[in-house]
Amino acid sequence: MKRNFDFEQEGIQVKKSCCYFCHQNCGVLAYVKDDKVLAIEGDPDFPTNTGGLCCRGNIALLHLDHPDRVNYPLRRVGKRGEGKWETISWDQALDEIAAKLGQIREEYGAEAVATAGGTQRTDDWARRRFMNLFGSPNGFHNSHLCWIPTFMIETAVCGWSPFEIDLSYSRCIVLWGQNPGASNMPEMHHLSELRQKGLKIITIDPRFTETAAKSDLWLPLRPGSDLALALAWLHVIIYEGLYDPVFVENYCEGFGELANHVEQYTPEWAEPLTWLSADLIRESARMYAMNKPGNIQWGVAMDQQGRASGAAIHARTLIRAITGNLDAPGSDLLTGPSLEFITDEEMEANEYLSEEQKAKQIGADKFKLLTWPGYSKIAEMSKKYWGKVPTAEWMCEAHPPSVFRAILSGDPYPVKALLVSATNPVNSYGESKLVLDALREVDFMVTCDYWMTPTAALSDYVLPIAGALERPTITSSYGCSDFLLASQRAIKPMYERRNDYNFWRDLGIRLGQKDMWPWETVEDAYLHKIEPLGYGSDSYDEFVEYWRFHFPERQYQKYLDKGGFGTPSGKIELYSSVLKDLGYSPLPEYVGPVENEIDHPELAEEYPLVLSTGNGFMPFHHSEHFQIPDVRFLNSEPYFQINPETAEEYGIEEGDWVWIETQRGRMKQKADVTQAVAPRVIITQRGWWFPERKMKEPDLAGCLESNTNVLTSTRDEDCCPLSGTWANRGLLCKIYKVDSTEQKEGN
Ligand SMILES: Nc1nc2c(c(=O)[nH]1)N[C@H]1C(S)=C(S)[C@@H](COP(=O)(O)OP(=O)(O)OC[C@H]3O[C@@H](n4cnc5c(=O)[nH]c(N)nc54)[C@H](O)[C@@H]3O)O[C@H]1N2
Ligand SMILES: Nc1nc2c(c(=O)[nH]1)N[C@H]1C(S)=C(S)[C@@H](COP(=O)(O)OP(=O)(O)OC[C@H]3O[C@@H](n4cnc5c(=O)[nH]c(N)nc54)[C@H](O)[C@@H]3O)O[C@H]1N2
Ligand code: SF4
Ligand SMILES: [Mo]
Repeated sequence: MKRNFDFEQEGIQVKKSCCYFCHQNCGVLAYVKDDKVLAIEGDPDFPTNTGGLCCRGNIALLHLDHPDRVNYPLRRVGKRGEGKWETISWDQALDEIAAKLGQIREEYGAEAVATAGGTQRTDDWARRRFMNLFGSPNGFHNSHLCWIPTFMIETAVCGWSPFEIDLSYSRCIVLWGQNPGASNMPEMHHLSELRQKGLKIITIDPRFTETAAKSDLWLPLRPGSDLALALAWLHVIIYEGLYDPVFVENYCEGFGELANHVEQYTPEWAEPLTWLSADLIRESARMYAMNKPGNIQWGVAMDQQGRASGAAIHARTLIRAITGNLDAPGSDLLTGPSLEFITDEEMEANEYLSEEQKAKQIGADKFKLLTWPGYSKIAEMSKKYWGKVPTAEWMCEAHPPSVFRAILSGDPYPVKALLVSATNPVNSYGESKLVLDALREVDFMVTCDYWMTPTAALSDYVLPIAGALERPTITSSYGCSDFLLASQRAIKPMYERRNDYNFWRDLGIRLGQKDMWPWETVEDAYLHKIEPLGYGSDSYDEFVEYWRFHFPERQYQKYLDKGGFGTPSGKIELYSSVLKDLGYSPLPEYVGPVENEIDHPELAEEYPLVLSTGNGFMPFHHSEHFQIPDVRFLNSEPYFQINPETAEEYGIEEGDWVWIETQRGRMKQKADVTQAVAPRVIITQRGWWFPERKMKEPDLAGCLESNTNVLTSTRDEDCCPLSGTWANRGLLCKIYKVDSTEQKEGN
């Protein structure tokens, strides 16, 4: 880009920063003078966004110094949730927090301290390091809802998760429960361009979305019925001979068992379960299998279907495998962990957590794949084949709903403290009322956030956190990709904000971990991570200045050189020995959606509509950005989608406030009456709370009022037996209009 302006002469530095308002992690150029950001724009040289920023990225300066930001460490003075705080120093806050955690460890054991995280936004390896050295196995995120079940099941079957998709030669892409048109704009942009060149797009989504509009085929399936569809695709691909016989013969194990298993799952069988015609099921399976090479892009919908999630993900993995769409040019690639830089896992100090403490991880007895039993097995396998292992943070976690229940019941043992960083569990975890009760009940809680969220409001301490412009960032797909993207700090943290890294480090040092935190700043830690790359930079900043990212050269079909895949048999295990050893079915068995009209006719009489509680929508990111009028005006109130036929049946008109109720409770949103969803389907928006209202008990800025997670289910029997994933999509609900008096009281 050519400019007729001499920045240097004007004393303006151009810093290579990023946006981290979602994990597209777009590159940003920040124009900085006297440690103040004057302006930002998308970095044209950054590989993902190539200069673009979405409406969230563009308001970074409003976020940076918004009057509602938490800027100083706060200690609660009133009753919990009363909204009374005093400002104290970081040293005092950390001393007091460390003393309290030490006392809890002494009295109840280290496992009585848990940590909660959200989606990848900060240096979570540092939190894991802290927890391992402290001795607690009870760190968790809502990773159970977001990619991690996919990663673990795919790794069990294929030896790694094929999450890197190679679109260079691809002829067909399946967007299965993914809507990049609202959730990943840089990708959607890319896909639209490729479609002009002939790429076929199949979208599987109960809603007609921004993405469906750009697709060759749209499959509006019943929410939660993805497993039935995936099994029927397997049937079509196998029984119409559309699989890749050479790949299957040479590189897969268990094809005979799989073929026998899916014989029963015909498109006709799937028709009433999925609400899709057998013809459309056949046509779509053929389109994917016959347009090779092809991709199945990860979408979060399958990770949120409770007990049916694991089998659905498993079946999707097998579709890719039998069509040979693995690790070949234009298909989904098995890149493995980076052998070139220090991975997040190597920063986590997992070896310091004793076997005795690992065995205490809450949920590990029930949901074995995302906890120590499954993770250890996968890590051992991965180490043998790749030489390194996946990140434990995310892949190996306590089961969140079980931890919230343990706080309330003391079963299996008391959980007394919760350290919350980069999440707002009241709005993003399942069964919000249960979560809220647990947060009200827990003895001691600390929250690190930018804002006074409903969760922060219930804390004993709230600590001010530095955002993307005030800190350096490295991202590498939850620490599991073979590439990394790096950004530098544009300015020093404003006010008394600090990085999450410094919170964990400084707390650790106070709890006897001094020798284990040699890197004083995040930049020091990052320099350590990138040093083996051999770019020869003296500082992290210099690396970003000159290099900015590291992408290794792609190597296709590594299994040819490596003598197979990273599974116990060295083959893609269509019949999975890893899942079998953990006590699960080696093949994906059909189970209906958590709540459905066929298995639960009585329930369906009371709750006759089919509910899905999630989808990303602009301009918000989960429960964030509702404070900022410059984006809020784009979508100022919560809306759910309902078909005109169903709306008419219930006397509901566009814009009416409506209660949506499940067995767990009710919440209200406004009606968007639209043909985008089928009759009987209700799709709600997620994340909603109202920062403009008082942040005080009992309302806490309306944190339950329009919060779709009031409706979701986290009962053990509704969770996926492999991963513990709870149920957000594929539930039953009823609806009724909010009467006008209620509406006045509510607002
Ligand atoms: N019903 C339903 N529930 C869902 C979903 C759904 O589709 N339906 N989606 C699920 C998915 S995919 C995900 S990923 C989760 C997301 O769940 P969360 O990650 O909990 O989502 P947010 O509500 O965005 O909360 C993030 C919080 O972290 C703060 N924050 C942002 N960056 C930082 C940082 O660097 N440091 C610190 N300390 N704080 C930071 C923000 O201000 C915000 O308060 O929600 C899940 N919940
Ligand atoms: N604007 C915006 N962008 C985001 C986020 C955000 O909150 N807002 N969050 C970020 C995060 S953490 C993530 S994980 C990604 C996720 O991004 P995506 O993978 O695109 O996931 P979602 O948008 O949650 O849901 C995708 C689609 O699933 C559909 N769906 C609902 N129920 C079902 C079902 O039962 N089956 C199928 N097949 N589809 C169903 C929804 O209608 C929706 O269009 O987005 C990221 N980007
Ligand atoms: S919020 Fe927008 S600009 Fe920021 S990283 Fe995500 S897509 Fe990029
Ligand atoms: Mo997510």
